[in-house]
Amino acid sequence: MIRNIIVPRVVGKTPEELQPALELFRALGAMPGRNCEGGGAYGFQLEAPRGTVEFLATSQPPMSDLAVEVSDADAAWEMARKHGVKVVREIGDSANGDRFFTIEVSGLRVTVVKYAVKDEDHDIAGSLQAEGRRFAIVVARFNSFITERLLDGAFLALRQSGATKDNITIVRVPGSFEIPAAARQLAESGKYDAIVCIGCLLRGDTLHYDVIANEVTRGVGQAAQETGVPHAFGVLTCDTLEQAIDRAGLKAGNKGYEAGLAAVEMASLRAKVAAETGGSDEQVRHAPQVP
Ligand code: DLZ
Repeated sequence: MIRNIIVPRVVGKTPEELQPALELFRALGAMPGRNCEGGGAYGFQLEAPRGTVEFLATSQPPMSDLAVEVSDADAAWEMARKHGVKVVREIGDSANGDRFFTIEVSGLRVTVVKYAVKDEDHDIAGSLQAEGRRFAIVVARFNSFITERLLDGAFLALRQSGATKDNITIVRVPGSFEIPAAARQLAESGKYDAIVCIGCLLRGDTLHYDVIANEVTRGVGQAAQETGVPHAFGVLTCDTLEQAIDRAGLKAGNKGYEAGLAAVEMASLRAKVAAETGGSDEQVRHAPQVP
């Protein structure tokens, strides 16, 4: 049965020639996947939350080699321009309201589109824009072999979304059990737009595993609800070390990266909901202290 559909595209003869395309796609939020090498060819896979294969019946040649659906075409346009790519078609709206542009990068013609979906017109959704926002990452030292990889993933997600290094504070705690207390203190400071929690609990090695896992989950959830500051949950609860390794950057992606993106989206959503419901930016930036 199909697990994944991979569409190879030749975009250069050397790895260096691929760099512009790789950098742009990473900036747009694609996640690095497997790298492979063989027979004089180098492959760098990029993963996205969804992939769609579209079979076309038409006598026209396709508009581009690749179409990328994004949540915000204007933000993607700004990002593409910052990367100095060749513009084939400037951003604009199609007859049916799709917002799109076409560029050429590493010889690859790419159309970036935000589909007009009627039902979504009134949705409020966060975006993956972290410019000007401040984040704290609380990371447990226990099982640091895993948590350091998750931390790298979370940090990458925040940076790729536009957060500056100065706006990312990393706080280390001994183990996952200590995460909720530190996360809550950071949230209550009012200095952060979102907190990313990183830890790794292994059933095989941990006495009272279920009790600790429940306590950490409950504590982080409670800190989020009682302070109003989004907390992203990047605490792995695994039966084995192999499972944890898979979730920290190999087969099953990097859960720290996913938590980083969730933090960015929730910080943005919180600001949007506040704006929609009449809350001021000041209230968003400086969460009220919880007594
Ligand atoms: C003590 C302990 C054990 C046995 N296992 C883990 C684990 O798998 N993952 C983790 O993050 N922390 C573990 N800890 C440490 C506790 O979380 C906590 O730091 C100590 O009990 C001190 O309060």
